[in-house]
Amino acid sequence: MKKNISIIGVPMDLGQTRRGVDMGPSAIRYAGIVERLEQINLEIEDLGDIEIGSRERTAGESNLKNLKAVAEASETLSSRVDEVVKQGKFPLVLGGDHSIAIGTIAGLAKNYSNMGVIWYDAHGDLNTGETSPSGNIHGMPLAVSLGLGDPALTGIGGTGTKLKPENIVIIGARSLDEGEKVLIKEKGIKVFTMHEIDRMGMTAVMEETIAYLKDRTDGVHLSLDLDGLDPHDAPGVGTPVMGGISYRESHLAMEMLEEANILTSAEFVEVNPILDERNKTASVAVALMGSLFGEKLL
Ligand code: 6HN
Ligand code: MN
Ligand code: MN
Ligand code: MN
Repeated sequence: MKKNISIIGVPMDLGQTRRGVDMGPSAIRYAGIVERLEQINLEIEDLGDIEIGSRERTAGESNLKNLKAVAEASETLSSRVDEVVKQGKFPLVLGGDHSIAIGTIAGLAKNYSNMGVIWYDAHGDLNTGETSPSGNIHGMPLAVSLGLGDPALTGIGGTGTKLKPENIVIIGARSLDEGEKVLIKEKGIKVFTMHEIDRMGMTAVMEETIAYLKDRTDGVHLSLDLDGLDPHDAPGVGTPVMGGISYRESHLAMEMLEEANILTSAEFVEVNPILDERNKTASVAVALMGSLFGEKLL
């Protein structure tokens, strides 16, 4: 794993309707992310937060909520991520709702032509304006990265698709909308739902994921939505779904990624301290990042 890390905070809450997730980056800093990573001898710099526009009070022309402000912030984030990669550093993006992945992936795509993505999430985030039940952009970033959806989003960081469907692995899915299921089958996206995690165990899931992505990609991004974890372990999220990945399974997944040394960037999203219990979810995120960057128990 690259040892020079740049933290980018993205206090975004416009991709969904529950307030508080804009405080995610602060909550993660408060839970001690910088100190934690410094203890494992990493070079770490905190670039602070990028600026986010305001919530739109009236609906725009499309059914996508806050489209303009989300698109603007995504463009800024895309440039910031691109700069960090070009400096030879590892971008660690802190959310904010999951719509920020649009900008992160667009910025990464300027540097990787065959990028892999691990989407650790209860959801597929594969909706478009047509399939979305909510109009919330945080349910759309993976589709956008595949070039599907509103041109104001797919055009961020330049036109062209940012990701190939065969380079994606979704882990932890248990709440997929009908349109997302169709898309997954149509595009042949690899998914380990909770069923496979229960059946195979997290060790085998991660072995398969790593083997699958290792040879076919030129970089791997981890997009970790805290709602991938069970709400008992990560209660501070806006769209909790019962029956999720445990804290220990998640640690194991992070440890295996660290050992495999395949990651080139990561983001941790959907931490909402207003919905949390004493900053537990931000602390879980920090503990997982510790494992991801090489913290050892002994
Ligand atoms: N997330 N599939 C639902 C929707 O509104 O599109 C939920 C999306 C949740 C998104 O948690 O990042
Ligand atoms: Mn998500
Ligand atoms: Mn989710
Ligand atoms: Mn539970």
